[in-house]
Amino acid sequence: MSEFTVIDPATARPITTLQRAEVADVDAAVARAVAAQRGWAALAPGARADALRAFARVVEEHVEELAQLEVRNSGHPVGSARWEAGHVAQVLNYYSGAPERLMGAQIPVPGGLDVTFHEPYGVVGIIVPWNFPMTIASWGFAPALAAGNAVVLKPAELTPLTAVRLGELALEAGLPEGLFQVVVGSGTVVGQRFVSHPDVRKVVFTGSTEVGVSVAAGCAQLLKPVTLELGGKSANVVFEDADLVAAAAAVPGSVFDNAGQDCCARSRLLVQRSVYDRFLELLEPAVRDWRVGDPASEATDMGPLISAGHRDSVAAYLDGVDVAFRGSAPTGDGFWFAPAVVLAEPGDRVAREEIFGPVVAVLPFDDEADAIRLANDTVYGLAGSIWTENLGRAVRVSRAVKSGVLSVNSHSSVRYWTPFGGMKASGLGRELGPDAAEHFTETKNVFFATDRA
Ligand code: TXE
Repeated sequence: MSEFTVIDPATARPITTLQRAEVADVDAAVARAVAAQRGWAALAPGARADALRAFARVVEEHVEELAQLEVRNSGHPVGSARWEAGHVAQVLNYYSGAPERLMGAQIPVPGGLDVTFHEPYGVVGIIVPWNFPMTIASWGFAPALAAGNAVVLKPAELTPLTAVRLGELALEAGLPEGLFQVVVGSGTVVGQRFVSHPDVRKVVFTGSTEVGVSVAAGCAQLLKPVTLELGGKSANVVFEDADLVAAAAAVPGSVFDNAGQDCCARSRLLVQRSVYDRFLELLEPAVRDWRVGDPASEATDMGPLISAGHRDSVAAYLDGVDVAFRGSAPTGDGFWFAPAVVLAEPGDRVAREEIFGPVVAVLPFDDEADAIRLANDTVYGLAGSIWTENLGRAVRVSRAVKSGVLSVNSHSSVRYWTPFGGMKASGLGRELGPDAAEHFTETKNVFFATDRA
């Protein structure tokens, strides 16, 4: 096992060191998961529901601890981190309703009775990125467990601490040993072993499109289903008939939240040409008022970027571009980066690539058709917003934009009640919403003959 150091991105100081698991450790974890899953799936649905409710309660009791851990490990502002930890408990509570509601169908057939069952896959492998370590983990493990699976989960090396703690809390809540295991290690070793291990029967991956494609290719070798939540370059479309004041006030939250390290970040701002100048005038004070600073402070809107390397990659996007204005950021040892508003052309790198930092590219458009064309002028299709007071236009544009998660007059994307996921290069499959537990099952059809001679 090799050791690695976990860093506080707000101070660049080490927090702790952890051991990286190797292939043999993953194999041992999967063997434990296989054994635990048998007993879990054999429990009465109500007993699985109770166990998940108990897990949710223990997470609720530890919201503050988990939030403080995320502040240190990820630099998330404490208000956001509290929301994230609370969200994990809510997701667990929501899917604790699933074991007793995983209903199959009774299908009318001649000569007998036909029934479908939702059978768990067995062991599910979940690979999590560093941008929302707790919430993204829970979108996988809560419905997977509810459907009767065991879970092995690999957090990102940069941000493993809350996932490790959630694994401990699952045991404290009484979940069986081996049912939910957090395996810390590198993507190419631990993540890759989830892909190649024959007893991991489904993989959920959230991360870059490039790695997601290779994970899907590896899963295809074993005919393993895979859910992919990948990159984004989402458009925030502001029409001339919008409430411009509200739309401008919402922009910083839509793209600078979590320092832009958000797959749903509205990193392309498309503004109708007739209101373009006015909109930029409204936007400037909103960006200046966006408070970047100590994530432990309640008053902070945005913390640092996750690492020095990532800050370099984000900064490189500003080379040679037309920066309209920037917000502020602290100086000091953390990985700080002041938000930037860039005036761009559709072909510019800043308007095409996922920067994953607090940088928004502003582009003008002429009319509704032009807005739809520009919004769809990307390989990605995850999220997006449409600002208009015209109901017909809101319906037309939201149907025409090829994205999985859109909001009208809002920039919210994540509600655990509703499906979440991307089109095109943004992913495959959906998480959350009422059907997520079913996505962790295979349908079995059983025919009972009744008309025997
Ligand atoms: O992602 P990776 P990184 C984008 C974003 C970011 C860039 C790179 O633009 O700047 O990707 O981030 C594990 N087999 N997004 O390097 O490498 C890895 O250990 C199996 C957008 O962090 O895709 C981690 O746990 N697993 C995205 C997870 O995959 C592998 C969120 C993601 O890592 C693996 C994150 C392999 N071969 C990054 N290689 C979003 N839009 O939400 C790595 N991993």
